[in-house]
This record gives sequence, C-alpha cells and structure tokens, in this order.
Amino acid sequence: MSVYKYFILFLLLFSLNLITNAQNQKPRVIVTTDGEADDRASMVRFLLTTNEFDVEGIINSSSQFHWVGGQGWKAFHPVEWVKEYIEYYAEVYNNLKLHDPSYPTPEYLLSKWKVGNINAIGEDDIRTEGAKFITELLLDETDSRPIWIQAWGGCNTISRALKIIQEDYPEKMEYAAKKMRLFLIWEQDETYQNYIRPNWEHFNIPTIISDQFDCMAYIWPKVLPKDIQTYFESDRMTNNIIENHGALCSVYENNQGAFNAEGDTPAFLHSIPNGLRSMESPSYGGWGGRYVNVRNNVWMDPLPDSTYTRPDGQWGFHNSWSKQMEHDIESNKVEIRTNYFKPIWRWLDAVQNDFAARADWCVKDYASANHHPIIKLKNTPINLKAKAGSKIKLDPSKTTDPDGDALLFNWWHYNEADTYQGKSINTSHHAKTKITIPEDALPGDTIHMVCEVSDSGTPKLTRYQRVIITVIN
Ligand SMILES: [Ca+2]
Ligand SMILES: [Ca+2]
Repeated sequence: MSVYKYFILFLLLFSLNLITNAQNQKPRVIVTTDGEADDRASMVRFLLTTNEFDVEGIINSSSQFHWVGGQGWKAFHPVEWVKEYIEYYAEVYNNLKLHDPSYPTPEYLLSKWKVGNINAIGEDDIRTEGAKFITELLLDETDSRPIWIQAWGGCNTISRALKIIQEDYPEKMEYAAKKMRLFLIWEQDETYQNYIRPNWEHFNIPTIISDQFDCMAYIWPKVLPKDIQTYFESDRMTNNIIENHGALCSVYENNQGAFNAEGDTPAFLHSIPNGLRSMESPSYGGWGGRYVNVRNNVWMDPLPDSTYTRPDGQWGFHNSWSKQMEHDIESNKVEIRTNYFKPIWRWLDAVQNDFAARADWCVKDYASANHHPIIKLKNTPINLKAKAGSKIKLDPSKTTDPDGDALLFNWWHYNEADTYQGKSINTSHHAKTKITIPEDALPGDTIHMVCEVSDSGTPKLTRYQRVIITVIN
C-alpha cells in the first residue's frame, strides 16, 4: 500500500473513532450542595448514577438554610461529608463495575470535590477553590461541550465563579455562557437575582428554576398519589436500598426506614440519558420534571391554574406555589396540587426501581441483578416529518435486554410536551405500532410519541425513546 493509501486509511479510522467517541459522550454535570440531610440522601443516589455522567465537580456551597456559623437546624454539615460518601462509594466500586465498567474511580470523584463559598448566606465575594474550579471548567477551550450546573443549595458559588469571569476575562463571558446549563432547586439565596440574572441571563443560558422538585422532598407523603407513595414507604426503601446493599446505601438517611427527602434529586435525574431527550428542551419533560419558558431562556413550572400569577423576583421557600399549597386540604386544591407535581411523579415508579437496581449493583453479581433494556428503533428516525392525516410506522423491534428479559412495549402520546393542541392519539401496547397524524394538526405543530419499554426483571426497569413528529404541509 502506498503512503497515500495509508494516510487515507488513517483519516478514515480517525474519523470513525471521533464518531464513536461522540456517541459515547456522557452529559457533563457539576453539583453544588449545602449538605442538608436531603442533599446527603440525594448524594447516595447521585453517586450510584455517576456511570451516566461525566462528573466535573462536586462542590460544597452555602444556602439560606445552611452556612458555616448557622445555628440549630441551620448549622452547616462539615464539608468532609462529601469525601466520606465517596469513600463509601469506594467500598462498593468494584462491584458496581461488574454492572457497568464506566463507573468513575473513587480517586477520580475525589479529585472533583472542592469547597466553594460557605461562610454566609449568599456569600459570593471570596475566590474559593470551588468557585475557581467552576471558572476553569467554563473557560477551558479544549472542551466546549455543555455543562449542567446544579444548585442543590444556594447559587452563591456559581455566582462567584461567574464574577471571576466577568472581572478577569470579560471577553470570555459569551464563550462561558454558551457552555452553561443551570438547574436550580429554587433560588436558595439572592445571588441569582442580584448578580447572575442582571449580568448573565441575556446570554440565553438554558436555566431551569424548579418548584416541582418539592414532591421528592419532605412533603412527599402529602402530595404524591397513594400508589406512587408505596415506592417511598419503609417496606420498599428498607428492603430495596437501606439494608443489605453495602456501605454507601447503609448511610442513606431515612425516616424510620421510609424515604425522608431527596429534594435535589430531580436536578440530576434531568441529565440521565434515558431516551426521553429531556436535555434538548425543558419543555419536553422527563425525570427531572417539565417546564415552561418564562423570560429569556429561563424555564419554570407550568402554572397550576389560571388564577395564579408567578412572582417575578426570587422564587423559593418564601413564595413558591408548592409551599403555599402544602397545607391545603380542600379537595379541589389537592387535585390541582396533584396535577402540578405530575410532571415528576408520573415517572417515579420507574425512578425508584432504577434506584433499587443500582443498590443491587453494589452487592450482587451480574447474573443476579437486573439491567436496563436498550431501545433501538428500526427504520424510525427520532425526528420525523409528516402531513396531517398521514400514517406513520413506529418500530422498536431492534430493542434488546442485556439479561434476556421479556419486554413490555407501550407507545404513548405525551401531549403535554406537544405544541399540537388537539386530542390524544390512540396507541397500542404492541412493539410495532402505526399512528395517524390528526387531521386538525397544523404545519409546524410537534407531536411527541414515547416508546416506553419495561423488562420482566426484578426490580422492573424502564427505558424510553421519544420520537418527535413535526407536521408539514
Ligand atoms: Ca438542598
Ligand atoms: Ca433487564
């Protein structure tokens, strides 16, 4: 072979490698946490989910609830808890690897742990190690992939990181902004309103400010439907997670064996690549909830009813709709509340089973545990164009299960995620199905179809493939 042919072969292999790498790329995430009891519970689940992400940072931060010097229940849990949890992860890491060799090493995770701004509520003056670490990631021009930055506590460390960019590298603000995605569990201090919003929001950073998360926090027994609550009660939580599932699950903080709270979990559920494509738009809906655009590229919870007006400033504990409705027991209000949280609880059976499977992975060998089905469509692109009245075949027949489990298929129309305003489209429980695009669908309308596949393993595991149909003339 001539040198020239070798060169062509090299180029071909090189580009194939790039394509494979692109397909294998995982969402990049940074967690900032105030270390509250429910953050610590979320951290157990997060560490068991790190095979799904490129973890770029785990950063201690304060909040309006916890800071160094806070008294009583506002005390700040010593920052070393993160390190301790990673050490518990280290104890089960070898077993987790049997189930997915891509789990990050404990040493890698430890290298991503930094202490951010923790000294007071909303303190964003000190150039902490944690803030500088976020700054460097955002400025790094060798990797321009987006990063989902999650605020499980206050936004102050994120705010300080952005201030460093504005003060020292103002010409890089646009580059950094393009990389950022924000998922805020309320605004747990004033730094989003005082600094981030006026200085950065106009760059159109995709930003979710969630109130729906609250149904996975302390109020879950009041607001989740009864059949979903069974996944959070002591029988299941004790047997599936807390007992006999290794060191990490044994420190999972609970309420007498039942779920206590994991208010911050939706922030990372949103970034799990489970086939729902939720990272493409907050309006699509997925395990982290569904959101509507309120201004610039900021997304918040859909309004609970037509009489409600969302406050404009800081959105959080003092004024969120969830908090206002928490103690309401009038039946019509309870119904509104149940609907408000549905964008999250509609998935929670699958979410809890996913957690239980990961807990099994800490202690069981491959053959004794369950693993997710892998959905593959045949001759069905995930983005389709179709005319009103036309018929479309949806075919997931290349789907497999790593355990050889029997699979249950369910195609359904996720009409809350559509821009199409008409009636729900009838579907079937067969793997292959054919749907008719409604006659009243208008050009430009989108229709979201979800292929939901559950296996027959224990616990039952579910994956999805969303197909988005755009109506054309
Ligand atoms: Ca929190
Ligand atoms: Ca399986």
